[in-house]
Amino acid sequence: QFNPNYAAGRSTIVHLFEWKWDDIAAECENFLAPKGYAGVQVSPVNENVVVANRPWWERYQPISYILTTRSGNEAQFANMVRRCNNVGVRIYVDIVFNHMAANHNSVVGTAGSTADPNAKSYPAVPYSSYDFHATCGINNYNDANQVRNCELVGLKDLDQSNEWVRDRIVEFMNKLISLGVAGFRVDAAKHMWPADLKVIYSRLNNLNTAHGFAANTRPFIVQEVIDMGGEAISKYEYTDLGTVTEFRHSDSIGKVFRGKDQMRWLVNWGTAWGFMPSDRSLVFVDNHDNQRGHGAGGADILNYKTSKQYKMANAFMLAHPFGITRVMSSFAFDNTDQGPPTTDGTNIRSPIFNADDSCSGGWVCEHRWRQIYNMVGFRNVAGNTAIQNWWDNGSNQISFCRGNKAFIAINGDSYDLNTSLQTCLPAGTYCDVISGSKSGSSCTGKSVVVGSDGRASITIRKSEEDGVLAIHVESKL
Ligand code: QV4
Ligand code: CA
Repeated sequence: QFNPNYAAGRSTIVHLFEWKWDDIAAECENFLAPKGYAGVQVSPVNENVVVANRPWWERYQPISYILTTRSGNEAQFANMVRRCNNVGVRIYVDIVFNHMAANHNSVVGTAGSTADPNAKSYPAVPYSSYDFHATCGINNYNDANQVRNCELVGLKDLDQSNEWVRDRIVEFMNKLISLGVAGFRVDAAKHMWPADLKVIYSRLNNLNTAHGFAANTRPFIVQEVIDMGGEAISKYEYTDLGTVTEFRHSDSIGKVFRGKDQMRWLVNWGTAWGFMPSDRSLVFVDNHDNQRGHGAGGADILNYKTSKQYKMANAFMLAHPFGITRVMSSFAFDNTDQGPPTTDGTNIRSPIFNADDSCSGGWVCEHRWRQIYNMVGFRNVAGNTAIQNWWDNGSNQISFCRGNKAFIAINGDSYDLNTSLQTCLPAGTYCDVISGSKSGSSCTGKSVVVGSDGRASITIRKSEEDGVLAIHVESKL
């Protein structure tokens, strides 16, 4: 439950938020596998309520466990999982079982099922009022009973201690396991009792060996628990059950790369910053909520709109050994409710891929930005090596090595970085994978000459597009 079950030599999950299954299948084959991504977090897979103007958040309001959404149907989902596993890219499902849909003027689901949320009736599961907690709202996060037994924004609150409810959830998750998924992101885990989650997880089947998983492999679990401190419920109540989203990582990295905290303090990045242990922490710069001001976060969270700092923060996260890393891949938005790009107001539009790998058609595709995917490659090359030869200038210029495999330098100061630094790499000429890529025996970006003592003259001008330079043994020319 703690192991993401990656293929060898891979790291990093990308959240392809609101993508369609057919598009993800192609992306696994055409881009994610070649670039070394380990897995995809997909949007909720089961039937959700249809909300007027199709906000993205309608997918967090289940109507049934039928596998039909705007991303595709069951056959398309199964085909995607098969094709992604075939190229060594794992699928993790964002799974919503704390609650069912809230009441709306018209209640019909994406598979055509109807429900009556006021009566707590969802016949396509079926759930009836016996399966839910009594009606009450969450307004006090200092009251653990209320957070777990009352309704989050009016979403009808399932009772996970009820055997019927447990059976429906386990049946749903085991179906997805049989289709070849590698694990789950458990939505709103903070709003469920750890003891109930423990029972549910214990009833999950091992992963499907027909999809290439070893016998007796447990599904990976990442639980969404937002704990910034100061509430009744602690993230540590969940770390024995699986991994947990580390929202303090998102908040702290935003502050540092916005210049509210000096980069030299990153020297002890990890549990000293109040994070959970590395192997329990799912880390990210932003997620689908806090990039648009939902959930916890606030003004310090970085997203694609502040691209220079955003790329720098992602580069640091991916270069640093701490945590299980997740990259966000967004659609462009102007308001916080806006759903994904569509062709006709209803059907999701496929991303358009440009010659330089970037996306258009309303899709941002941060995972296709060279500075991000090349750092996924860097992380794979660095493997389990440790940080060594940390250097900083006493403010916002830093560098470090990952064993003798990789080296990164970051300039967050408002003046040039131009100095000789220890790269820990064998002598030779290396291609900076931030300003360009290695292409045959040449480099489309800056080159770095490492001497026989491992030192190199490193320059990152304040005027450069990116405040990062990164080289590794596989970028040697
Ligand atoms: C409205 C009123 C309520 C009223 C209700 C009555 O605001 O006061 O009680 O109607 O019916 C949407 C709307 C919200 C609306 C609600 C019910 O924004 O205004 O309530 O639907 O129709 C996402 C969005 C929410 C969205 C929800 C359901 O962020 O805005 O609510 O989906 O569609 C906490 C939790 C954490 C949570 C985070 C956002 O601890 O678990 O808030 N994060 C996860 C997901 C997130 C998702 C949910 C949980 C719910 O990451 O995306 O919320 O599944 O921090
Ligand atoms: Ca609950």
